[in-house]
Amino acid sequence: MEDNKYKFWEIEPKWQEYWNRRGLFKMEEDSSKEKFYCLVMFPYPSGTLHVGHARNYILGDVVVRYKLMKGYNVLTPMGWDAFGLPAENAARKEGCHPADLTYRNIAAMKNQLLHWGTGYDWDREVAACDPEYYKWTQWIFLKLYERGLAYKKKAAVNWCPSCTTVLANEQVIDGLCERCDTPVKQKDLEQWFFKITDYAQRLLDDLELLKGWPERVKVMQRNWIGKSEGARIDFRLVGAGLKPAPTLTCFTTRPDTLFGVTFMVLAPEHPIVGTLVKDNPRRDDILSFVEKARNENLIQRSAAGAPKEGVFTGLHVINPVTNEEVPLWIANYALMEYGTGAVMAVPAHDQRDFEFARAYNLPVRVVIQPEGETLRPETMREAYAGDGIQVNSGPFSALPSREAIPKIIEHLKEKKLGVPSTHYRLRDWLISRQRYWGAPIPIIYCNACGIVPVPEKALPVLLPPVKKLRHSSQSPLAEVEEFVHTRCPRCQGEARREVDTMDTFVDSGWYYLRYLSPRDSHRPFDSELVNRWLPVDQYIGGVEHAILHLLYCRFITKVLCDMGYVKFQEPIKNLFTQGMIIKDGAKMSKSRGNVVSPEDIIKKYGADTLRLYILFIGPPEKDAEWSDRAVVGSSRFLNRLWQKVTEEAERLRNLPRIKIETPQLSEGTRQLYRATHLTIKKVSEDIETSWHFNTAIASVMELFNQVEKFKPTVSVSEASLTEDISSLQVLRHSLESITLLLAPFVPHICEELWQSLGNKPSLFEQPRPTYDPEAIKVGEIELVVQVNGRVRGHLVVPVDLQEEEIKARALEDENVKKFLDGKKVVNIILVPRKLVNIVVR
Ligand code: ANZ
Ligand code: ZN
Repeated sequence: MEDNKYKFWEIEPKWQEYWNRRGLFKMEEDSSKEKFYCLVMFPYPSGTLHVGHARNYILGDVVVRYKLMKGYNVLTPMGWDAFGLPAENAARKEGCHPADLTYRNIAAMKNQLLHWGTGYDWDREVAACDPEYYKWTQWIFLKLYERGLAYKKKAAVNWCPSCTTVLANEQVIDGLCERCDTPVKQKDLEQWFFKITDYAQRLLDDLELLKGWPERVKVMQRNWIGKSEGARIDFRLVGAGLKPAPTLTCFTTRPDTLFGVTFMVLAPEHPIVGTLVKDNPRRDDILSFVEKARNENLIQRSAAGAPKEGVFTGLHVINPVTNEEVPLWIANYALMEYGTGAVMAVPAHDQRDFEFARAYNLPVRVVIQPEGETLRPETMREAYAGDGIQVNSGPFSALPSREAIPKIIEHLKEKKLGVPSTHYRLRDWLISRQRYWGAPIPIIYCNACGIVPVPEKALPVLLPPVKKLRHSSQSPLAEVEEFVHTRCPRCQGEARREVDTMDTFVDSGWYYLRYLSPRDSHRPFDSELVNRWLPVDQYIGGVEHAILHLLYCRFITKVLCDMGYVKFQEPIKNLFTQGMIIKDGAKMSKSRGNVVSPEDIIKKYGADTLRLYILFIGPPEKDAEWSDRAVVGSSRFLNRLWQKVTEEAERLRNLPRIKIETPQLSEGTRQLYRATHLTIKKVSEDIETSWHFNTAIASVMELFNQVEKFKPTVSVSEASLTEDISSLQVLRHSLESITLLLAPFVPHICEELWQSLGNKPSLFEQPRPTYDPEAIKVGEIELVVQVNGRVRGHLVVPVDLQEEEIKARALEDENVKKFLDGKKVVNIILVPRKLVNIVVR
């Protein structure tokens, strides 16, 4: 007997090698086909990928293979987000160069991807740390600089004294460094920024264009951009003895509460604080408070529940509508980063102001009464932030608060005390990093010429080799003399290079453009190709990149579009964010020790089992819990499929390939044929409409159960019993359909089975099966409808319609209804396939 074992360890490498030789995933321009650009977020080369990452790449691979079968010209590139802090820290620890470590990791991870059977056009591979790549990241910087969109300013940054680096806000968790748990300090540094705020409104408006993005991602971006409409209102400062009396401008979204202002607060960083403390008897108190507050983390300081602290300046400001003097305070919850850094405080209607007022015994004045209720300051336990009717608001009293807003703004405008104003939460993008392992910022400082950009033809500014990365408070590049000292490109005089490198989000902000011409040494990307292949048809990645990475990609694309380099406003047409795979209820991480290695699964069961399980684990957009036991189920299914096909292959392989004539099929065979086409329909719908690969797989499994039970029709011919050819044909058709349907999910085993059924590889060059609408049509029958035994109508229904539904339709029939009028239905009797008798009284 033939050895019938499912030898995944032999067939998987064989097919991987075959696809590679055949160039299945190489994109060659083919204008006769529709293009499909499938992009997976390029990974950071951490060293190993776990099954959570695998989900991302396997999902992408399913889409790629599916689209190949649908006849698209598919682009499926892969690369490495290869700069970044972890490699630098690890290199520091191990005493090696981050490049060595990074390329070692890349090799290991590439090997992993190959063994998962995920298909990429490796000729297009890019690595962000390759000088041929970062040369163009530097070019992007120069273009932004040219447009006035890259600028330098002093800024307070989150500083981790242990990692000696600036941290992004997201890297600060509860005031501690995300990586090492050291308390984070604030520090002022000269930094480079990209002016993404110039694009705030467009980034917001164009979210409307992104029909193929998950709603929740768009909501996150909208909130991050955080548009607020309101007014800037001027308050005159008194008591400081300054002539002319300065005005303090505050930004408010609630001009309707202006009559309720009982004090004003300034951010500790507000520039006027320096003036206010001159000759001020409270000077020492003020300065010590300011010092303390400035070292608190901004995020914590402004968090909703954070304790409200402040100090009185001894000075007052004048409310422009009431002319009343109210005290001026400095408070920790006022941020210089937002609005103007000055806040008109309305404790009755703003919770933070309320808490502050209660903490320092400041008055509370109600100016908006909710409908059907009367608030009194003495008994209020929290601010009332809702709409209502204006009270104590001069000429605006008795107006609904919503209507009062534009009226008060109009009034202020007339009196020149305020203007309508819009603010965004979005801040400019801080791109300077005091790190080694990144793209050097291509800027030179000359004593004579000032800031001079490195000329384009002098790119790349290469990272100099370093022997040992030491811990220091400044950028590692500052210590490399040969790097720092240079000549000014303008006057040839002595000059110094910028020593900071760029945020790695700049690298990943444009990589999808590079894939079209990855080896071009003359330009970052080929506009013509890019205009043909973008926007990306499908982008797949983790929801953790929903805000920053995707916002930066959108921003860079818009800038390039404005400069005429690309013709599209948005780089990504459809976005899919996959859920996490968790283990023992938690996210997989080395430190938790709950990492499942894809390689262990592959060794034991094969890559197809890994893929099948990951796809079967649940809807891909949802988080899912990993179960070692359930993996066995996937393996078992593939083994069954293997057994069945290989057992049948011999007799099915050589059957003639003639059209299956459905009317001539016996009942059982017709049922299998029908089930096959229903499955084809269901799988296509699951994939196309919802990406619910799990339910698609489940329905193929169901079909396979039927196939296993199927007994080909036996007919008696002259001398012997023979199996009916058409029933064997249907069996082959079902098995072939199963392999075609499962192919994008479990490609290796399907190629093998496809071949053993007598077909030529590759099955990814086969069209996807389409369903035969005739085959899934169900027959219809006519029923007689009687009312109290007399024929009153006829009903045409599908044969398999449920009893309840038949009865309902009988009652709804126009002819029948007349006879039911005013009567009570006491019983309905159904004689299957014949009649419905309605008994009325
Ligand atoms: C008075 C007021 C009354 C406010 C009221 C709110 C409710 P959003 O909506 O998030 O944009 N604000 C303004 N600048 C600030 C700063 N630099 N630091 C801290 N808070 C600041 O928030 C706008 C509101 O946040 C503004 O409207 C202001 O408080 C406060 F019943 O002004 B409001
Ligand atoms: Zn110069």
